[in-house]
Amino acid sequence: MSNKHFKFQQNVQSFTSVDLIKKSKNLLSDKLTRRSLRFFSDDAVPKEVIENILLIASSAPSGANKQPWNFCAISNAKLKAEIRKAAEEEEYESYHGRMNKEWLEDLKKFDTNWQKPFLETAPWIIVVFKEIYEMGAEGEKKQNYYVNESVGIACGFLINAIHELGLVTLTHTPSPMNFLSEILNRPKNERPFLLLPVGYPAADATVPDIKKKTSEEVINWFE
Ligand code: IYR
Repeated sequence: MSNKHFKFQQNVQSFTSVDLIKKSKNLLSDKLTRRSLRFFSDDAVPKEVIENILLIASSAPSGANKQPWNFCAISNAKLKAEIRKAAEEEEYESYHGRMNKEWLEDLKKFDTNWQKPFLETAPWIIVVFKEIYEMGAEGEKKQNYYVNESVGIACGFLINAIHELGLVTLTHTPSPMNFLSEILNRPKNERPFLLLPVGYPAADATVPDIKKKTSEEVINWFE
């Protein structure tokens, strides 16, 4: 071995096939209860919880382990209001001309519009930034690899952690999102990737009646 390695020790026990089938079924049932929420309670979520879920996201695999991401966690009411205002201005344009007919048709069942009150109601907004390159100590550019794939995986970890805790989120992508770099004063190697309000669901929250694709639709077996 050319470099230092150490013995892998996974922090979970191995299960028999029977146990694995049962466990995976239960896991699937639970994951199928996860929904994107647009109605949040304003109940507080401790900062330490947000820190832990962001470290879970940051534990994701990434190209050359560069971890090409940075997170902004916002609970400040003034900043949330500023982000809402800027997001709604962009979304207004999107819903009034930028999105084509097919897109608007596809969104009908979600009952969405340009208004985004959840950006103020949710106790936290997480903005995920991708680092298109790494900034060296002297400001020099260093390469990152598979940035979109890596940051997408980290967001998956984040969304799953939120669900595991009984909290909810929405993968929100106001478009364009450049305003987030300005409001949050991010360096030039970062680009906004995803915005996620995080909190508890509102007591009267509703979700659209949508289904996930079946096994036959998404899996091809080659045995
Ligand atoms: N960004 C807009 C529109 C929108 C786009 C898609 I694709 C969605 O799945 C949902 C909404 C909005 O957030 O309303």
